[in-house]
Amino acid sequence: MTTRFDWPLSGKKIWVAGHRGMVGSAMVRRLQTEDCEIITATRAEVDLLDKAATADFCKQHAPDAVLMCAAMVGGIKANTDYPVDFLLQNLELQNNVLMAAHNSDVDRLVFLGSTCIYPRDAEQPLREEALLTGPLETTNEWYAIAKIAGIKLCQALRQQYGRHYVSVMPSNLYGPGDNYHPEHSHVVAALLRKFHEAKQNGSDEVIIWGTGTPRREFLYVDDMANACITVLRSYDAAEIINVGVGHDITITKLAETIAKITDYQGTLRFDPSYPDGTPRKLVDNTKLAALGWQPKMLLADGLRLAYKDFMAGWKQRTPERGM
Ligand code: GFB
Repeated sequence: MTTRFDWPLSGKKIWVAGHRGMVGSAMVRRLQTEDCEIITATRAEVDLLDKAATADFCKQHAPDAVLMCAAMVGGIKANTDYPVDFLLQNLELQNNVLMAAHNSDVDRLVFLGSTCIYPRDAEQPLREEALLTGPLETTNEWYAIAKIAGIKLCQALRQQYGRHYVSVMPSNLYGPGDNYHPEHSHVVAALLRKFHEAKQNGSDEVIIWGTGTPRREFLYVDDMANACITVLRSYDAAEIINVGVGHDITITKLAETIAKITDYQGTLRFDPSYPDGTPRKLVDNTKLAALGWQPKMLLADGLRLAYKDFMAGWKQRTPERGM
């Protein structure tokens, strides 16, 4: 049963850590509709990898709650190419922000995890209880281990100090503000770019990594922001809570849909020399649904909005920036 809780946002000061990322910026958009004060800091103002600077910032602004959206993220290839960075940077970022919050007496915090924390072969749909019941998917275990450590730190702070810190596990996110790097992005952003470029260059085929058979559950980032606000307002328990849309599709189907949206007429060629990753990671949404949250965005509509975002930033995006 989901534990109900009532934490009104009105008049509260909320720090969105990582507000420049896809999830953080959606969180700011969502909070702007509430009667609360939003606190943000750019990396130039506070580097969250700097423990002392992060602690100072949190003390100085004294937020009532923190939404921990800052993370080093990337798709299947980035996870495999940069295991040290995915493990260490995420551990450092989350340790710095969570401990800064605790040491500044911030009593509410929402930590963002990922469904890759679940065992690769866990029963589907994935229930929260599956955490730490089996081996992880190897393509992203470094990131998953860091996220599991974040979940455990929230639980430890609750157990030792009574902090009301909670952890949410979203399925694969996409939407405006995504990273469109050709190799390091997640699949939606990667395919929007690949199909768009193939159309522009008149290429007669697009390479899709893997076999096309893995299934993924795609969650629009504004639905995720809404879920986090629901959790911040109404959920308070040590147990993690899933966020997903309740159904998944194959990568082949996703690629066909994106080909249509980008109006690409050529062929899809699958390259099985690239990894598939986990075969499926559909989540069980029962706990969050009991709090009244439902996703609003249909995948085809969300993909069209994401394509629009990609097109809007296309000119500024060359030369390539960052990860
Ligand atoms: O989104 P993605 O990179 O990550 O890949 P995961 C999803 C699926 O799409 C995999 C296939 O089966 C990929 O092989 N795919 C096909 C592609 N073409 C492409 C392409 O051009 N680019 C990309 N990126 N994939 C992530 C984790 O796993 O899930 C993260 O790496 C995070 O850590 C996230 O947990 C939610 O879904 O496999």
